[in-house]
Amino acid sequence: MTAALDNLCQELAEEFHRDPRGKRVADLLGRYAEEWREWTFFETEGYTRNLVHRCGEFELLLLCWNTDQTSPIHDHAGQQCWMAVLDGVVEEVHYREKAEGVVEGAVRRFQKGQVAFIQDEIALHLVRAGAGSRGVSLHLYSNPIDGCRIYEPQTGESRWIEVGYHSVRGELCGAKTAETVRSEWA
Ligand code: CSS
Ligand code: FE2
Repeated sequence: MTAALDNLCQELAEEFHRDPRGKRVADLLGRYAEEWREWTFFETEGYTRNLVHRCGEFELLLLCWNTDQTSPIHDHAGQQCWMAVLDGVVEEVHYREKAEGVVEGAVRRFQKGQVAFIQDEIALHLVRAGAGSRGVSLHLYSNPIDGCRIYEPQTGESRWIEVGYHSVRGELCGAKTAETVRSEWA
């Protein structure tokens, strides 16, 4: 069942070896459309982060957004982040850090097959399910991230959080942290 996912990971690994900036990544993620449903888990408490693959250069995750679920405003720990929508609608809201706090910028909607890209030089952002929709998105971080900074919308105050995985390769694992998985896979 994992053939398509494993092929994708292989192609991504080759791409990052060729070019660490990953120029063809959006193209590879956008064409990917199979075999991911068995590894999705929707929860009521919040969106879930489901690990597909992690290696030195990148990690690949399926994120499942139930209706009305949203991430905090966050950065990407200095890494590149591609987000391909596999199902439903997913929205992104950009924010800029200013003296008075975080200021909202562009709002974008992404549908199935569309790929977004962000890194800290572009903006902070939050990601949420599109109005009235659930969503599934495939996220690629290069390099992998074990945490990020999250920001209070009112004050702009920020703090570092560890991010965890809800499942690893289709197996539920609770909120296993990225750091635990990294050491297990080392
Ligand atoms: N960065 C968030 C998702 S929005 S790109 C996360 O990894 O949970
Ligand atoms: Fe993000």
